Amino acid sequence: MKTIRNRPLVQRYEKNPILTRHEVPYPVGTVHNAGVVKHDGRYIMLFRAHTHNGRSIVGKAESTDGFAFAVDAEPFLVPATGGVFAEYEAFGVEDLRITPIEGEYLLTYSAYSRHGVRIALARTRDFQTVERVALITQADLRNVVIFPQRFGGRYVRLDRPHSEITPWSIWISYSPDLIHWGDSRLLMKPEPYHWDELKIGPGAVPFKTEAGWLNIYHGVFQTMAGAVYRLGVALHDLDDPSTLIGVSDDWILQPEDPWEVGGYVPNVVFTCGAVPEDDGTVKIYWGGADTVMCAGTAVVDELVELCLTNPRKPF
Ligand code: M1P
Repeated sequence: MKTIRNRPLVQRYEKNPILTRHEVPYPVGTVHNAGVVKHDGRYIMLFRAHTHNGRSIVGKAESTDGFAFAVDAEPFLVPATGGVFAEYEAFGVEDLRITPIEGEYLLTYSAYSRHGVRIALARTRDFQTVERVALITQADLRNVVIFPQRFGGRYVRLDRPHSEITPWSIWISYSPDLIHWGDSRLLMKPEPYHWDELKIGPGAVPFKTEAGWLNIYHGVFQTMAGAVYRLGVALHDLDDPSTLIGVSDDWILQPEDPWEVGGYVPNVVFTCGAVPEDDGTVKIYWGGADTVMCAGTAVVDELVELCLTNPRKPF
């Protein structure tokens, strides 16, 4: 049975948007789709920004409370200028996710080039220096989130291959060394005539709860006025993330504020990061209309409950 509450599941921060291009000390047209993590008690945000040639870079911002962010003087990651990465990042770097694991942070981001979009992996320990590791997918595939622990010695990721014969879906893949990935399987598909009918994709890096791993993902519905991006939630087994305990039938967030409904790409809420807190809440970060960054708070148990009490079939 569904719990009736007199407030939204995701409580938007009252001062949204939390970051816009006007707070960035170098010229950009947008600030959106940021990975966020807590490092040494501070919130680190790695956001996507369009430069004025229309291609994307990644900037960095820091905060003590998770809402008021100050942006570094220089971008954090720009397309590589040498080596194999240069060939595949020439059109930009986008939608970075941050996975804390074994004392370091893994960064997965979309690398765009004339060859398509694929995912690159980088790592950092301190967010001061960053080391590119490998290109970990072929084209065309994006939205990769790596779980923050190994399972049976293997790294595990959710990913989203592109297909012309089936709606774009969420898959799971495994790796012994972060470089070579395989054993891929379909996990979740869009549901016909549902809020996620057109396509779905991994969003925030999953985080651990007592009931399972919470996976906040995005789903898209095509309307006569264009696509609408919303956020949904799924719960994966703690020991085996390929087992889905429940996928909520309802979305948890849809574009409503003016900066989500209107902007560079209207009607988009898109997440790349969520930070679970000690008080049982989670801060969820999302790009509004591919233009600004927004934040909100949800009660973790309520997200879990939604997956358990109001599920839909994964596919
Ligand atoms: O414009 C909305 C989003 O479109 C793409 O998302 P997806 O991978 O699901 O198709 C990405 O370009 C994303 O950055 C963007 O926010």
